[in-house]
Amino acid sequence: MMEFFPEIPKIQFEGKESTNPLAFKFYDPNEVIDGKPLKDHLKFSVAFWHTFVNEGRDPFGDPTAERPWNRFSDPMDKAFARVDALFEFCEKLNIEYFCFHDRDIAPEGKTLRETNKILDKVVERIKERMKDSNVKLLWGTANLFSHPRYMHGAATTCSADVFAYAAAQVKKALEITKELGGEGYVFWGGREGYETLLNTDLGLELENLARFLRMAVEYAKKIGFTGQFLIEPKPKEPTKHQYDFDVATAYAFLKNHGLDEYFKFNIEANHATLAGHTFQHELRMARILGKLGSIDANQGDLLLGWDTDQFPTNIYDTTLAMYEVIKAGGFTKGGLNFDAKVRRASYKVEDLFIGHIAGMDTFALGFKIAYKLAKDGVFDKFIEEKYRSFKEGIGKEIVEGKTDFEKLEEYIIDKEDIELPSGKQEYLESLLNSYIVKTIAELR
Ligand code: XLS
Ligand code: CA
Ligand code: CA
Repeated sequence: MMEFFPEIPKIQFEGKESTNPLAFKFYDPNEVIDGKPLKDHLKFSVAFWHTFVNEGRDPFGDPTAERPWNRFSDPMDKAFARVDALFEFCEKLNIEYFCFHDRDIAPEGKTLRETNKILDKVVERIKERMKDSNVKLLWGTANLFSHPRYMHGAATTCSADVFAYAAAQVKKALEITKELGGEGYVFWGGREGYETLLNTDLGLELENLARFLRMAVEYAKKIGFTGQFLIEPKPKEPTKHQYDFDVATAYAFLKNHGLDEYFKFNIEANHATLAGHTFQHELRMARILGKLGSIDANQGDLLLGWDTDQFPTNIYDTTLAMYEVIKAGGFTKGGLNFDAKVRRASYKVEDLFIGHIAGMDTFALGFKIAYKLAKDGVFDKFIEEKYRSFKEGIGKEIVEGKTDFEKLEEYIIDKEDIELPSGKQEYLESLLNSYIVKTIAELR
């Protein structure tokens, strides 16, 4: 079998003093924390599309990336080479999961029947490679946004034929995700939204989206797919407005259509910031709803208004993200998928490794800091004290539903002073900084 990365050694943990760009500084996959190796807390995954398909094209320029698998001109040879490259890449980095869209892994034929046959051949190759490897499928998905047929949407299109095409495509994607043992299946509605309301039947589009998701739930039951269904919110791009705007919007939609019990969320950092939220906000919202499923690990650039999908290197953000994951009880059928691409000018194969190492180290460090914060109950203690008034007296009655407007008026009407606690934001922020510094100082 062809080797795609002969110059890259197996990436080792060398510790915080290491200056080797091809080594982990903070991430030791086998380090046991809370009875579990770090690799099982973090469940890193490679995104097939960014790492093996994307070639560094942007709206202004041609591909820049050096990718040895693209030397093959035959589309099938290229597809198989990408699969082989994925397995070699994951093994060298000690990454146990990957994610893909149907159209990332195999070229399209003239009809859907032909496309499905081609897809089956590549799925066979993946299954073959899985046999003697630890690499597993985190989640699969269908690309319902690249082909021109999806210009008006997929489940929310104006064309019943396109709706049928999308349904058949998801049906097949569910089958192959099941066949490959995928832990989850993602719905990201890249074209499920609108450009202008002047030409949009908003009511019908939303109803059709619900019909589509229900059919997916029913088909998954029928074939015995037990993976977790995940909605990935994003407010805009490529459409001006996307229906799964953020966690709160998507949750209300699911509730409204009686679909909430079947779905959790796949939260992407860059999508959170595009929605005007922090990554932490989206994760917290999903957590309190009991719906934190998986994460697309990346970061955006706050000065740019689009989805830059950069490798996550911001310790503060990964700390707050892992804090939410820990408080949610950790990942079950989910993980940290690097939906991230190296910059167009980082065009060497080596940069793919460096990007993933940077992301893995940053999340490992974030996890360690967050673990201490959670264990010491730093924020919990503060929050509990801040809301103490709801634990006794009138507050307790409010919480237990034992009071009403009249009783509350009677209680408060002659009271002269109300005593309030301080929010102490600055104190908590500097405490967080101390935990970051303390954790780093204790690292090997
Ligand atoms: C695009 C999305 C997409 C989903 C999967 O912005 O992040 O890649 O994760 O379809
Ligand atoms: Ca994503
Ligand atoms: Ca993205």
